[in-house]
Amino acid sequence: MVQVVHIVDVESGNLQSITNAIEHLGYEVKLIRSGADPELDKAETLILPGVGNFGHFTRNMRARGFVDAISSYIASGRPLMGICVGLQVLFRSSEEDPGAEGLALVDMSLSRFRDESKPVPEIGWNTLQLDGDQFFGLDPCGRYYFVHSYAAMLANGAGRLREQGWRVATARYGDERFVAALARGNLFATQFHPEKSGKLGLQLLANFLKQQHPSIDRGSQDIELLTNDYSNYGLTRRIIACLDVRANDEGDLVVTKGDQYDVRDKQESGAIRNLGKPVELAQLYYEQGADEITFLNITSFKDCPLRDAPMLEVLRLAAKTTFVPLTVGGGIRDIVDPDGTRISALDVAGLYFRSGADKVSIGTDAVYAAERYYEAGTRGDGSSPIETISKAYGSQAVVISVDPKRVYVDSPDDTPNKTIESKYPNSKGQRWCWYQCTLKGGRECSKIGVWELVRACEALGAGEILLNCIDRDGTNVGYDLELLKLVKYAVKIPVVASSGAGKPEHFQEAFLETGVDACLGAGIFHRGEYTVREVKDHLSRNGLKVRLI
Ligand code: 1PR
Repeated sequence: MVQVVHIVDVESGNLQSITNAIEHLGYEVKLIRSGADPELDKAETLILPGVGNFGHFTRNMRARGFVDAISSYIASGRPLMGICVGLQVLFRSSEEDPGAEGLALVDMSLSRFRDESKPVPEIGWNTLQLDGDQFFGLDPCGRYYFVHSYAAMLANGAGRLREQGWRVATARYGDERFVAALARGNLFATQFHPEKSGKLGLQLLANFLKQQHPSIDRGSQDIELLTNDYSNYGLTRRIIACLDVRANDEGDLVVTKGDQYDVRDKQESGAIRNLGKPVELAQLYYEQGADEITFLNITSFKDCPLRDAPMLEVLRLAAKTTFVPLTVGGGIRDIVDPDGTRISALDVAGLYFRSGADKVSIGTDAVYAAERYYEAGTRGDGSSPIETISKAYGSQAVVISVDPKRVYVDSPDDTPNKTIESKYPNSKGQRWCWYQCTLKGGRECSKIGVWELVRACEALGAGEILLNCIDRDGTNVGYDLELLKLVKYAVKIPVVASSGAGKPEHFQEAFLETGVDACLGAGIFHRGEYTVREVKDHLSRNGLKVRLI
């Protein structure tokens, strides 16, 4: 059996995650940083992971001498597995960067998902269609985690690829079918991320590393429960567990939870509420079936993140045992260390990616970026963290965490920001309102509203919106559905509902009434009122597809 697995290191955002997954399976991992590295000759199994921009990735591969080296490796007959952009690079080219050349092992080009009728990127858990092609134990009822905007579209099916000898698993996102995985000879590649697809993904990696092709036998009950009904473009309804992390008064890093962002206990000592340890809770929610875990360093505005090693350590440890996407937020901005060294937001994000994060979330700095975007006449200058990080790691890696609060006005003319007419007037009888963006965890207010903010951030390159709501945070009374609808209509990128979930019905109404792409809960899970599994069971009983493990 192969004991050492070699991974091509092109500084891809998912390098740490794939390393963690392979080490978890009991293998030693060695990174290969250039095509000239003699280790490549010794490699018995090679993984080619990639995320982000096709052109950036292929150019990096070329610059490091990987193009010829990988072609020779493949010609030698040894197994290679490409993941995400590591699959895309096997193709000829991509609409994402038409001048960039792929390895052209598959005679096809990639194109962007159409976004008229569905959010793009595709972010979430989809199923596969195998059409009789069984390989590496891919499970047609299983859910695999996809995150991408470009794909090898199959308007006329996979027939041409099959004629060329490829075994193909396809997936459908909305009205478009694309290559989800393919295999031929010693090559195997997946558009989805096995390293982030929970236990099913780990099983797939194990099958590849052992070069096994077990057959999958599902009972009729499973098939009925798990078969994709394509009601949500093919994706399950994502449930995210969120951990607000900060140091308590004793200096220990704890998971806390506020009421409208106030995390101090009101009744007793006034101490920071301590709801548990971040790594342990992340593991617990992973086991309960959370589709993603989000860590927010909620006091990052006063801490310097590069000195804040415990948060990086939390992420490093959590990423070793939780194989679903991890988002980290708080302090993703340009910083100056006490010795005067300036560290760019891109480098801060890089540090988090190398510690196992799959996405970073930007709060305060997103507000500054959006304000500058409007001041410059709806243009970015390329320098904001949203732009620099999405350019290097892909827009799917950049989440915008918004902390809005509702402001009532007499009429829409009283503010330049987008207003809605609410069903719930305030005590003065005012019906019109807008949602003011805040910074530094609600401590400061911006002049722009949430509608303006999310549209600016989307234009600058963000891939997802994490939509909090200060008015509802910790209240247990349900999400602010009016806010969710406003933002969902404002952008094409996926929107995550946050703040106020107190029972499973709240998740259900958010999905059904607003079309949000995911729902996040914090207090409901930390206080043990419901498990993630109970929320999902409720959704499933009510006809919404969820990922069940
Ligand atoms: O501004 O880029 O450094 O990021 C700071 C991050 O920390 C932002 O994402 C901001 O939302 C978050 N944050 C700052 N202060 C607080 C606080 O609570 N005092 N937490 C805070 C935000 C919102 C969610 C919460 C949901 C669900 N918390 O994380 O988990 O509201 O709660 P619920 O389900 O219990 O209602 P930057």
